[in-house]
Amino acid sequence: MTIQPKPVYLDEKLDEVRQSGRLDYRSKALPTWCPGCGYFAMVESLTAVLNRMQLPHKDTVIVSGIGCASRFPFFISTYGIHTLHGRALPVATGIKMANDRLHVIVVGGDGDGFAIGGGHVPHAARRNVDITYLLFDNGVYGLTKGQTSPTSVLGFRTSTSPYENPDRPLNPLLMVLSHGASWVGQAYAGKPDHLTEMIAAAVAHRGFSYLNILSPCVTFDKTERTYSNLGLQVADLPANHDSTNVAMAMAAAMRTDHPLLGLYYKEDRPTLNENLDSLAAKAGAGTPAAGKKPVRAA
Ligand SMILES: Cc1ncc(C[n+]2csc(CCOP(=O)(O)OP(=O)(O)O)c2C)c(N)n1
Ligand code: SF4
Repeated sequence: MTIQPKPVYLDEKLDEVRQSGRLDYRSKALPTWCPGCGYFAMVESLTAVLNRMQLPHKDTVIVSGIGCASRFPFFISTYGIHTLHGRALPVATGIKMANDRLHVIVVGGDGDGFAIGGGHVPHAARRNVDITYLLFDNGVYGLTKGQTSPTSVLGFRTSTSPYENPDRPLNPLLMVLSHGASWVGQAYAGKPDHLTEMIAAAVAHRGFSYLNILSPCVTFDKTERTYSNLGLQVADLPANHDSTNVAMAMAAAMRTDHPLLGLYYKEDRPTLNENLDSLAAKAGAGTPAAGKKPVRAA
């Protein structure tokens, strides 16, 4: 029996994507990631969100450090800065302090964010810098060919840990919650519709929003954070989860055997810029940033 290949309606698919408007937010550069890398879903979701919220290109900045994830600014047609390894958060904080109108979105990997850059996370969180941090958590150093990262699981064998990783992983959600992040959520690259909704909510939040995105590195992790493992492990946060209760959010963050997806925690409190404006007013300098607040479209 001859098996007929299934038709691929590529032109129709392309038309659908063109009509969606999100290509307006894609640059001409094409991603060079390995086929199947979770980061492809992130580009699609982020451009869909930028298009949905109609964030002006000139008022949007994507900031990255170094790693496979940090190539993002090249693929998005807003402003963007590819900074130094681990230094995206301080650069983003400076950008936001200089111009509160800007929508600042930081992207990066778990090594960039929690190894070399780990000292910056607590301060962005506790000061409530009004930026969104999309952390692509693949549990490995992808760009440098597969060393363990701070979120690698115990026992993970890589090219540089052939006798198994002896280090206990840190828990990014618990860390940002304990340092006072005002919006904390988790998504999975294998569930792109949910990922898009979570990115939209994170970007719409006024204050430091942290989205942990579980994302397979298909080249350097064939055993742990794979699509087949994650697909079986992830679950939604329970319906009775109270996202105003930080203790409940921390308890949910401890469920590392079955990572829970959704909004863990949200609170409204003054941002770094608002606090600085208040200080300036107290010191008699007026409110320098008044009238410069960004308009949230979602
Ligand atoms: C100061 C400095 N130290 C080390 C490196 C080497 N380096 C580049 S990317 C990287 C880790 C990348 O892993 P991760 O942040 O998890 O991103 P991924 O590649 O997995 O997206 C390292 C150690 C560097 N570029 N600069
Ligand atoms: S090495 Fe891993 S993280 Fe980097 S592009 Fe390839 S699959 Fe993605």
